[in-house]
Amino acid sequence: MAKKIETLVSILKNAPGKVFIQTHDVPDPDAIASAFALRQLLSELGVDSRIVYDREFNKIDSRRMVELLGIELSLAADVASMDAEDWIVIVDGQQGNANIVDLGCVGVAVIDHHELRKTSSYRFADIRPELGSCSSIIADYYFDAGTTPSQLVATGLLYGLFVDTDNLTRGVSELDATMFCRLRPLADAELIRRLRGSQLTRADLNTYANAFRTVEVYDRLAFIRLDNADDSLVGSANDLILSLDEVDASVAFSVRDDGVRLSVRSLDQGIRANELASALVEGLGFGGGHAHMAGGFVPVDRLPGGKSVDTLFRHRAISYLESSGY
Ligand SMILES: [Mn+2]
Repeated sequence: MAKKIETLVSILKNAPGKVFIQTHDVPDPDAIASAFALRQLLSELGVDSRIVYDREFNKIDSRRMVELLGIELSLAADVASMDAEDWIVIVDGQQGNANIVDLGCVGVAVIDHHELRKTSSYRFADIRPELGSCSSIIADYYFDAGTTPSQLVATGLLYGLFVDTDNLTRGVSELDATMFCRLRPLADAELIRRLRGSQLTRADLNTYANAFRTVEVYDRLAFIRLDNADDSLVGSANDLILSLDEVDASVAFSVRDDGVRLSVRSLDQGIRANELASALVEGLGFGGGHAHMAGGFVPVDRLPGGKSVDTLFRHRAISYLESSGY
């Protein structure tokens, strides 16, 4: 059986135009590392590509990662030469997700660790929802191909793996653990420490300080509201709320001009974060993810009038838990 990366390379060699690697819209360290490592590996195997994403990301560790590892990635809007016949490889997400914009090219391949969406057809799909990070899949491609990732690539993948698995404590599979062991001696430990030391800025702290005053806990379910926080900041604020002793599941939402971004976390077997996220956005927007972590988005024009966002999501979350017999 051909190795997965060989299959992907043989498909991409027939691309009629350019090849782009697309991350989700506000790329996090796992998406950035996966795209960076895949681009390097494809280039070693004779396929040129560029990394694109749709929206500016603000979370400081993602920005530092791009800077310190020398990662080239472009806002799709800045890439003048994207054409309809160009091919796209999506990493750490799938077409039809709330956080993957349609760039108008051909979505030819997908590499992801989220649950399969049946809506799209790809020539190449490697979707492994049982994995804690997409970085583990790309690391697996390197070792499977008998190629050693460079120190920068290994460092990026290891950091992506850390972030998505909350330092190897969330959704860790056998392959994640194996990839951790194989990447660790190749990575730059000092760089990882520097990235760990760049989690927040003082401006983020200010956003958090305001948001923490809004925290409410019902039973063991917490809610936090942020104002104008980007996707990754909403997720990391939610991780902090989940770390509270009194909390087993949490919903964070950020109210922005374009709509409301939601993040859902659960430590409780009885509450699946992806189902709770779907219930929160049902009929209004998009949501999904894993049992432990999920997200969603409701565009501003779909928000029902006459009801505050705070009331809307509290009401929906509590009704969902009641109806699921929790
Ligand atoms: Mn990921």
